[in-house]
Amino acid sequence: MKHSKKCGDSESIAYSNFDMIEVNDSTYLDKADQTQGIRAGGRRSRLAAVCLGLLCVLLLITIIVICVRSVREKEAMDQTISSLSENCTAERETLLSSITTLTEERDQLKNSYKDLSEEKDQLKKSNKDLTEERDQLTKSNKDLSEERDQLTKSNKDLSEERDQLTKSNKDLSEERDQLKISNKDLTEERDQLKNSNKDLTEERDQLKNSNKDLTEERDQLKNSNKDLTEERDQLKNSNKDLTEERDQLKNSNKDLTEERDQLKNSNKDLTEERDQLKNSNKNLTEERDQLKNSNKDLTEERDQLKNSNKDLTEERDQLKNSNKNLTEERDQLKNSNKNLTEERDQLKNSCQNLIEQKKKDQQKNPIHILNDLASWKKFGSSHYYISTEAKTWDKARQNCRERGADLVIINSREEQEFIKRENKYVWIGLTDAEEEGVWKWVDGSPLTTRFWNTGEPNNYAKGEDCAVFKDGTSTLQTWNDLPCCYENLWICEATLPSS
Ligand code: MAN
Ligand code: CA
Repeated sequence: MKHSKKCGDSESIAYSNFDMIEVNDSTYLDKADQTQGIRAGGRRSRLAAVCLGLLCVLLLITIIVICVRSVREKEAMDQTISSLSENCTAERETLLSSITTLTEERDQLKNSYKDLSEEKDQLKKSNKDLTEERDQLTKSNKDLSEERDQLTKSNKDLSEERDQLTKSNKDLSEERDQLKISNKDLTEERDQLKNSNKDLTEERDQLKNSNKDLTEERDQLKNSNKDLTEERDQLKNSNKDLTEERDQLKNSNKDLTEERDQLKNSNKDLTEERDQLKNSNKNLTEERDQLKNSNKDLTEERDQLKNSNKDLTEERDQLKNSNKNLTEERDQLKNSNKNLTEERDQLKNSCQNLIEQKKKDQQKNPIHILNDLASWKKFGSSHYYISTEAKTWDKARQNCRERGADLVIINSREEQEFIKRENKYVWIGLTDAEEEGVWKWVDGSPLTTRFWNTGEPNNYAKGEDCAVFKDGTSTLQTWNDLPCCYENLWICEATLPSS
């Protein structure tokens, strides 16, 4: 059985007469203990009720506090929400206006995008045209370079040909000079044989004329040689300029290639592309103009080189012709030289025969020898004859030999002093006609005792092969070399056979 209890009436609880009190559903206490338990339970119930009441009060207070707080928070929240709402309205308006602005901007950007696209297409087109033009120019540039190389090569060949011609020209000139020298010798010999051979004089005149013609031709050749040298120098310079221009073109070509690569790579941004394309467009236009100009210059230079090539070819042909003419003339001169030499030898032989014949005749005529000896001067073991007329060295010697003597041979200081005392300007028997610089006496003996005047022998003008004894010198050094064709007195020496 269950008993409920009321608050505040624990003292007046009355118990029934039951012996057992049910403590809970299953437990029953004895009635003796029951009184004690009931008293303790009533205290606990009251304590619990008090606690419960306190808890209720606390709960109530808490609920009230919470309600007050929530009311306040709600008010604050309302304020915040209203301010937020205001901010949101302002923000919405701002956003609306920015949307309008952005829409306008988008439209403008769309328009500019369209314009830029069109511009890009145009630039691409012009870029393509310029690239094609540049390729054409590069091709023509390459062709011109090849043409220039061919011209340079033909130029070099022509220069080599010209050098060969110049060399053969030089050889011919040397041959002509040699011929001149032999010509001169022949002229001298012809002078010596002048009286006995009139025909040789005429031939000498002819040789003089041909000599004059050769000199003129040599001068013309010298002039043409000089002109060729100048032209060669000009060609060298133009060649050097062309090489430099080719290098510049190569560099500009390289720059163009690099710019083209940059253009290919710079297609990302339209604006940048436009600027770059504009710049490259400008550069390409300038370069195209430069290439056009250089093309024009190269074409002009090529024409000039062609002209100079043509001129050089003509000059080469002229030189070949003059070379051929000179060769023919040289051969003619050689032939005439050979003929003259043969004639001279024949004349020499006949002359020698005459002299020997006369000598034999004189030796057979003692009266003549005695008369002749009367005008001779004796010194030592020799007799000396000084002429009274002037002759060339050869004729003087011939005269001595006709007298059974020869031109004087001076082989001692005493003999030199003896002749100096005569104080005459006379030929002596000393010559280097056989070999220049090797002086020999007429008997073939070499020169040992010398009495050359100061600075002699000097072979003046390369034509002095005979020795003369000068008069009026203050020292004993009296000899000088002179051209043998000069006419002087002479002195013969005869050594009579010892008896
Ligand atoms: C000067 C000098 C000589 C030369 C004669 C020629 O006297 O030079 O050596 O032989 O001229 O006339
Ligand atoms: Ca001299």
